[in-house]
Formats: sequence, C-alpha cells, structure tokens
Amino acid sequence: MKLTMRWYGDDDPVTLSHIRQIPTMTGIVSAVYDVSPGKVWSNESIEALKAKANANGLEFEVVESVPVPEDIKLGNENADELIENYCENVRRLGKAGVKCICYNFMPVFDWLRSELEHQQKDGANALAYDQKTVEAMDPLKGDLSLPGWDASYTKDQLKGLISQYHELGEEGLWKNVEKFLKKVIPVAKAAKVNMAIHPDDPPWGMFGLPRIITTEENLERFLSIVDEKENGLTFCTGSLGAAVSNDLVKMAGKFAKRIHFAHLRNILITGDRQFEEVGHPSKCGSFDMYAIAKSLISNGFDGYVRPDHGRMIWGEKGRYGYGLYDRSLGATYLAGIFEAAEKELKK
Ligand code: DNO
Repeated sequence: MKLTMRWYGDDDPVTLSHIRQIPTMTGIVSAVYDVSPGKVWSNESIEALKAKANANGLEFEVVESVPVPEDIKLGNENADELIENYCENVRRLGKAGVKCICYNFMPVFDWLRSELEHQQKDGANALAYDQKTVEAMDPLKGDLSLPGWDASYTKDQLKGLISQYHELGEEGLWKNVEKFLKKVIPVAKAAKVNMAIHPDDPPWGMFGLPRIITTEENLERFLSIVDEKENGLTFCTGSLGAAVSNDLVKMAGKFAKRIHFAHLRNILITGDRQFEEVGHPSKCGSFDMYAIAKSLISNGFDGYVRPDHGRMIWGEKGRYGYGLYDRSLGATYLAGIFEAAEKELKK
C-alpha cells in the first residue's frame, strides 16, 4: 500500500512541507480547483500541481475528485458533452502520471453532517451526524441550514434539482451511472487509470434523494456494470460503516482487488443513524481497523490509503476534517497496522 494525504492546494493551511514530514508518506491526493465541475482541466494546472508535489518529495498519483456534474447524474441533454469532457480529464491525468481517480455519484450533496464542532470529552472537536436533526429540515421549503453546506445554489435552483431527482429515483440514477461507466471506463483503461467511486456519505437517502453507492449488494451491482479492474472503488470505512448493516471486514475482503483507494477512518456510532467522528484507532470508535487492514491486504489490495477526517486537536483551526495534527496521528497509526498486517501475512 502507499500512504497518501489529501491536500487542498495553495489555500490549504496544511503545507506540502508539513505533509512530507509525516513518516512513510509517499504522496498527495489533490485536484485542480481553478475550473468549475464539468470543465476540462488545463494541462498547465495539472502539471503545476504535479511539479509542486514533486518539488516537495511527494508523488501525485491520486486525484480526489474529478467531480461529476449534476447534469450527468440526472442524464440531462448536455450529459454526453459533459461525459466527453470528463473523459478528456481522465486522458490528461493519465498522461501526467495519475493512476487513480476518486469521484462520487451523490445527488446534490457530497458528505453531509449535522454538526462540525461536536465537543468531545478530551477537549477535541469533530464532525458529527444526527438523522433527526437532518430530517427536521426541508430544503424544498428553503429550509436548509446544514453546517458546511456551501450555499452555491439559490433556493430555487436547489428546489429544482431536488424535484428532478425525486422524479429520477434510484433506478434512473443506476441508468445514468451505467451510461457514465460505459463511456469512461474504456478511456480509463487506455489511459492506465483506475477509477474509484466513493460511497455515499452517509450511505442512505435523505430529503428523498436517491443514493445508490451504499451497501454490499449495491457495490456488487455497481462493479458488475463494467466488470473491469478499472471500474473500482474507494473504500471509505467512515462512510460505509455508518450503516451498521455493512460488514466492513467482509466487504474489504470481498472487494479488495477492485479497491484502488482506501479512506480509513473510525467513527463512534452513538445511536440509530447517529455518529461522531473519532481518532483513527480501533479503541476510539466502533470499527476494528486492524481487521479491516488485514482483510484488505490478505485479499490482494494493493492501492493507496489515506487517513480521513481528523478531529481538531491541540487548538488547531482549519478546514473541518482536514487539519494536520489528528490526520497525521491517523496516518502513522495506519502505517503501523499495515506493517503489522503485512508481517503477519508473510509468516
Ligand atoms: C469527504 C470526502 C468526500 C470525497 C468525495 C469524493 O471528506 O471523503 O468529499 O472527497 O465524495 O468524490
């Protein structure tokens, strides 16, 4: 496995020289942020990102994300043109040496939390989710005040989008993901890039929006749409594991060869569809992280790993989930459990 760390570009308070000093770190996970979703990334921007990483002794082999525009997910008229732009990005990234692209197919919202600074007993704060708080809101009535939700849509745009998705439903979304995969995966194969879809976070529908990248059964269905290695997964334990019915150790093993990227973080499940993010080690939360690492590598996983959301500790202020300190602790913990698992496997 290769240990990587997400970096949000020049505006990120965490610098490349910080990242380089994390023991066993090999590279960054980043994206071009100077164009809107659906547009082609310039070769100059891609090369500049790579050059910055390399100048700091880091690789740039993983992109997170090349966003999929809503028009593709909805199958709107301009979807074909936008998918072609998407393919062009895959070609360009492949040429620049990128080997893995993380993306998601979540309608309207990416990850969703109800609290960004949930106070913890040890003085840290972290992201948290409570279904009841989320259910109390109705975006169709213009009532949406989720922390972290970037209000780039007007109320009317948001209403329009949500009703289009209501009409589309889950099967409609499956149809559109199929169309996307059938065009993008052959391009990824030619470009020697592995595509790695990120699960829906949390893995259930909300506000009546369909969410499909959610369960073992759905991941299986997704992989079989185009049964090629390049059609793969980002295995995000914090996302999938929020649904207690998802058996992470089993899923890690079952899908290991198609998992190209692993986001390995722990959460503490505090109630029905209620959880908070915690430190990465098993003891801090609800998952057996060592068993997950072992299940991955003993079943042939050979991809990228990154620590995921960290808490805010030691007074750090920064991008929620993406500070330096707790993610670095997470990174060294992950390096430790993988070293142990690899050694155990060789015995
Ligand atoms: C949250 C991240 C997600 C992820 C995208 C991938 O912190 O894991 O935002 O980057 O869903 O497309």
